[in-house]
Amino acid sequence: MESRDIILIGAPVDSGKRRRGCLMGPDAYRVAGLAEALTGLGHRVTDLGNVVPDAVEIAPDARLWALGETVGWTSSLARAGEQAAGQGMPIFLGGDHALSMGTVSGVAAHAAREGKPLFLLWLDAHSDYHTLASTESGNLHGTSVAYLAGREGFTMFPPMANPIPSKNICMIGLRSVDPAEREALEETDIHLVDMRAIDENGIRAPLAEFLARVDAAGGLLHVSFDVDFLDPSIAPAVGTTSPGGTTFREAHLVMEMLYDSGLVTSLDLVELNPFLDERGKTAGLMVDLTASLLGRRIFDRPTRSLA
Ligand code: B3U
Ligand code: MN
Ligand code: MN
Repeated sequence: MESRDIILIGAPVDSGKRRRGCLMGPDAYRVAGLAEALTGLGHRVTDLGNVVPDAVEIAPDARLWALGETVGWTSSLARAGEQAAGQGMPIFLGGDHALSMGTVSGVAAHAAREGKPLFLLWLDAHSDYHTLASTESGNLHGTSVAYLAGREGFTMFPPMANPIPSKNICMIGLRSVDPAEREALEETDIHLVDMRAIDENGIRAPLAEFLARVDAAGGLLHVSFDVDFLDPSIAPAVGTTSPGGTTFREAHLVMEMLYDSGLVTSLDLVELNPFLDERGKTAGLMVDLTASLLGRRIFDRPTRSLA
């Protein structure tokens, strides 16, 4: 098995929504043994500790929750992400999903420097495709993909220098999409895999199809894993639970396929709220899923069919 240089970066972002607790996420992953699990698989793991947000002077906006703080996180995480992507495989320990505006823009800057296209796999119940104008909640964790895809109106944010082409984005696990997001998404060629598609055809085929495209393009692949991709019965530690999520087995299959592809170059683990967990159940599952993404498997040989 290929051994990788893995860089853990804590991103205790808690500004992307009103309900607090995600700031404890990075330490929950540490306590749940993420570094030890990856070291046990033969990887070299460095934990850089936690990033802090840049101080920015932005007037509060009554419609947008904690705007200045999220802008400050976006710029500091973009720097951290770009630097780490040049040194190994960064795993960003969230933190809520607003953190991806920073991490993915940093990784995108790295990809641009390497002259490679960046692809984005968004594993989430939500599409996070609101603009600052369309969000009804004012929670900026619901706007990350819109920013990364270069949608207009993010004027107070650092300009998205390397927007991700919509054909390079795939969302899997969708089951909570607001009307304004849906209307906008239907105009794009973002690859949308909702729970109905998974129920009807399985989760394997759409992921395999996307990975084949990443491979054919010689692209880098960033995976952004929102805890609410999982069904809340197995992953209760999340503020915005949405019933009908992916199963334990579907999630591990996704991770194993990602490992087999050899394409993943960076990863976000987001929306874990340890305050809502049950004896570390969700943090532990996220560690196990990350281990599957990095090579943990049942047998060290492909399963043979009897047919
Ligand atoms: N679309 C809703 C709900 C939401 C988005 N992301 C999460 N929740 N986690 C919103 O507030 O934008
Ligand atoms: Mn999300
Ligand atoms: Mn979500």
